[in-house]
Amino acid sequence: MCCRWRRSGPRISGPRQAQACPTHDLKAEFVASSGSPQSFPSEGLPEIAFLGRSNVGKSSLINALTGRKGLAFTSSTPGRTQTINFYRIDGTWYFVDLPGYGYARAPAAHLENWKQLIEQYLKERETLICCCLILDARRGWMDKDLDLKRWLEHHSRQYLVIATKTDKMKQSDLEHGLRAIRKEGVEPLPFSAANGRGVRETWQALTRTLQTR
Ligand SMILES: Nc1nc2c(ncn2[C@@H]2O[C@H](COP(=O)(O)OP(=O)(O)OP(=O)(O)O)[C@@H](O)[C@H]2O)c(=O)[nH]1
Ligand SMILES: [Mg+2]
Repeated sequence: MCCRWRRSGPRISGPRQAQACPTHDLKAEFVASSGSPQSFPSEGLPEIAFLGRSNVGKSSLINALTGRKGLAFTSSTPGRTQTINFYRIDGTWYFVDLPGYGYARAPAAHLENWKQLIEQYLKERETLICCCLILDARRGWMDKDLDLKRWLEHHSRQYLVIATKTDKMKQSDLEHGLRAIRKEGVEPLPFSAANGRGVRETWQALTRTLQTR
């Protein structure tokens, strides 16, 4: 089963809305930076992983969701996140920041290591309950994103698609971009780490995922 959003999307209003966007009193803490499965946390808490091309904005998205600017390390230099980073959220679950793919200038040996590490995590991690596949709203699906999407489906991994950096687009271009993303059968969640668009909706989707496990 997939946690891709249906076209209509959930509609939550009133107090439940505030509940689904808990950044104000959220406890978010860095726990581990792992280069191999031996150093993954062993608590067994459910995990949400953030995946996407290098520099797409995964770490910024984690910071926006938690309301902590410096929690995950961000950089305009691609390939900055090179290990799997675990953040414990409210003592209830983990956000997992994965190294980005598609960074052609990294040494071949590094690329192979990252690929193995990511694949091993996605394939074997029993506590992984949902993947957030992050796209640049301006670029939409690129070949490696589609490869990952198919891989997740083949391995029956739940995922939702987030289209980030929407602040960099005119509304008309954004609508066009979102339509193109929908052609692959998913409802993308528009997001911006710069202005907070989509933070609430992403929390709603993640909260539902945790509740319906
Ligand atoms: N305008 C704008 N810039 C963003 C947004 N999200 C990320 N950025 C910028 O994009 C660059 C990359 O962001 P990161 O969050 O480090 O990207 P990443 O996917 O974690 O990158 P790697 O760890 O290298 O794979 C940084 O300069 C961010 O400030 C966004 O929503 N809007
Ligand atoms: Mg990063």
